[in-house]
Amino acid sequence: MRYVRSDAHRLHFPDGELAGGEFVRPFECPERWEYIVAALDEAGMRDAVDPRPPDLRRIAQVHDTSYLEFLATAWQQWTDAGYVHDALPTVFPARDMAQIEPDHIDGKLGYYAFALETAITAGTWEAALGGAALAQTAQKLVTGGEPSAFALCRPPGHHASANLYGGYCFLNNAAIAANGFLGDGAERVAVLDVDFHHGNGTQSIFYDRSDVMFLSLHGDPRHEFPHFLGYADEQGVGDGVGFNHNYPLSPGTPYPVWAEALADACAKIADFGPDALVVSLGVDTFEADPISSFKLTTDDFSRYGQTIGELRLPTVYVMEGGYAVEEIGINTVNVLQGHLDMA
Ligand code: SP5
Ligand code: ZN
Repeated sequence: MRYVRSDAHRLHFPDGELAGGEFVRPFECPERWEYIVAALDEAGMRDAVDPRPPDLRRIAQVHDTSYLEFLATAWQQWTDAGYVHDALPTVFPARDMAQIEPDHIDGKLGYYAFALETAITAGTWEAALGGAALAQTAQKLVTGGEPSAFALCRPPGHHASANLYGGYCFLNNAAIAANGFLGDGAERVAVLDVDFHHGNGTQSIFYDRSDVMFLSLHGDPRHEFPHFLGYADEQGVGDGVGFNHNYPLSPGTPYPVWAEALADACAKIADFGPDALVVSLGVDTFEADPISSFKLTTDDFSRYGQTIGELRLPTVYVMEGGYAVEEIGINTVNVLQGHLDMA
């Protein structure tokens, strides 16, 4: 399996993340990427590909133009306002308030953020755009005939909607890959999200569509981030009814229960008969993940990679979460190798 990577991710690394009422070193850190590259290398997966330049026209089919404009200029506006630390919102357009984009950056940040653990820094836009380019390049490889490819995206993307950032995500790399498949002739695409957290951004981007099926296995939003989406009764709207499937699972879920949900999701994907599959690959389902609560072991990642591989679909894996940094590499590689064992 070829994989697409770039150093641009290093440009995004905030000084801190707001967690439990204090600023801590961000869980979503550059070493995550380093550990994955090292594990790929160790496993003999050395076919690294450089990204093509980002296709902004296609990114604008997934994200609102005003949102992209905001992301591209937020840091400049923030420093123009006289601020010197990382950019964070302090106020949000919550219930019963005006949903109007303000002129001042303090207001714009809250308008476009849904969570405030995620800071914007000088290099955030360039890093996010670099990540989107990886997803686009992986999609092009698979559209061009590669059976599968891995986009080593950082920052991750599945929490970002058409016009909201948060959960460490700015551009929805998986949605951008799925949209790319459609633009290159696919009629139907499935997006399977196995990150510990619900892929709220991806769900919302495709919620009214029948050409993209979205399926997500995740911590029950009653207990886990992002808390405000990911319930089982969210099945789509309009043409999209029946094309959104959520599997909220309890904190502490062990592999057999998780694997049962995955089998159900894979059966739905097979019935849907997509031309391509995008996997939002977060390995924060690992038992030792510092911010998550599922109980998957390193060997379980191989097992479920095989389950996904058995679908025998042209597949793009897009990196999402995973914060047990020392094991993130082996857990990620195990999924990819499990896939290759079966595909
Ligand atoms: C891509 C991705 O995995 N984003 C996750 C963002 C989660 N951010 C907030 C996490 C809050 C976790 N609080 C539980 C701490 C338990 N020690
Ligand atoms: Zn996650």
